[in-house]
Amino acid sequence: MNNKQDRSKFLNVLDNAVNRFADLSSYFNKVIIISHNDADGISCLQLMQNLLYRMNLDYDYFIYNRSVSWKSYLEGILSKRNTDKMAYIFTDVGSNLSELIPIIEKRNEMFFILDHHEVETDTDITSHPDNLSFINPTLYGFDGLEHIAGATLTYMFVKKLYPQIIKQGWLAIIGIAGDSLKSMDKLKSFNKEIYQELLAEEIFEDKEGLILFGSMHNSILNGLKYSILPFIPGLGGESNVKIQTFLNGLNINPKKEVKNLDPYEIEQIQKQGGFESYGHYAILPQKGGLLSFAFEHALLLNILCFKNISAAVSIIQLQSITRYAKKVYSEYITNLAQNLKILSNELPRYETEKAIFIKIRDEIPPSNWSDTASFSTVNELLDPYKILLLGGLEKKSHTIKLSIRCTRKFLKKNDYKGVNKIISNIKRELGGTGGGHKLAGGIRLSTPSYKRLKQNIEQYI
Ligand SMILES: [Mn+2]
Repeated sequence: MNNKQDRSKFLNVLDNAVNRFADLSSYFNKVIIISHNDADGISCLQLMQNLLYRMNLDYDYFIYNRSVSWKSYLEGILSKRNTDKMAYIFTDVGSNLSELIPIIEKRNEMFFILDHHEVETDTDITSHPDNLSFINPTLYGFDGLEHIAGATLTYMFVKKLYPQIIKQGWLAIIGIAGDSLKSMDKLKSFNKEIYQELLAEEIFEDKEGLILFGSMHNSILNGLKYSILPFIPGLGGESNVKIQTFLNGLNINPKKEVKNLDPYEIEQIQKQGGFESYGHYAILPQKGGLLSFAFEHALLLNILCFKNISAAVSIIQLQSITRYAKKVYSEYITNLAQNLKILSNELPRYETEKAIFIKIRDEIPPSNWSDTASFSTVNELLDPYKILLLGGLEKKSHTIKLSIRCTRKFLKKNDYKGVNKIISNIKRELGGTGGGHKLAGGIRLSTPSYKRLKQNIEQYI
């Protein structure tokens, strides 16, 4: 990320790409959208489909989950005809320029990349191939998590060509809620501006109250038990009896819905529960139940993207949740709350000056290691100035699989050298496979390498 913000330069690049797309659109006979497999990516996809439909363009879409290289992924998608009458639009993905530019250079199609992930490149990115329009606000000093979600960027692009997209602006709200992991009063920059613009148009409702993300649609009993943002130590993942006793002591009906708590009850819960979590959240009034809560809707999409991608793509268009999705959601949130409780209470850890190792045996299943690591970091359940390495022996591969996470506080203290940098240092000395971004990543190591890493972790940070 560039440190100095240059809003007009970014908006100028966006305008140029919009104009280029508009000028060429009547010439295209097909457009392919490629989007990311998360809530933000699915929201981008819907926004873009709306535009292409309005423009009478024939389109198709694919979802990219980053498990394979762009080269092998695109081999199955790029058409043999290689004609300039086609365009590819990437949303919420596509900033791996050192992989993508060599591919794009050899093609005749037009490529539009709208992404907010940090750019990975070893080459000079001021000179792109002629058939690429690359729009990425992180090049102009904006933070892809705090300032602009993928869906915010896509919404801005679409709105310039199709102003009535504002009616579908709730899609951008889902993307923002899914990526920012914060209450809506903490939004900044473009995210905040789009949020306010859509609020003024009454596209959604903004409410304030107790924030128990993951369970805003629930009773206060389930809210405290299954909240994952914040996870509340002492109540999260605990027994019903324990939480009921807590609420009875405050004279609050455990069945009262989180959204109906009055200010005095909210104050009491926070004071006696030993946590602070008050803020704004977004409601989508045209949807019912869980889907009417933007954060929970986004979380459901994120979960479904891993379990069943076609269910994710279809549920964003529904007004009420399916039985299947409801079951997947409640299993996920129950396990995560339970795992965060186990992590904060029971697991032995090995700490050095800058790192925390948590070795899991059978306490948490391997498929949940990654999310448990992420949410323990987001909630700062462990020392936020240390990097977390959580994992254990993966039986099928006979390797040690580690999820590595750090906070923004850690980055600030360590010269912005994050997880991806540490992983490449480890790979250089100890081998293994893996990768990641500044805040999150993973690596697989042999057992001897893991032992050496544990002994000398400071030298890799
Ligand atoms: Mn995103």
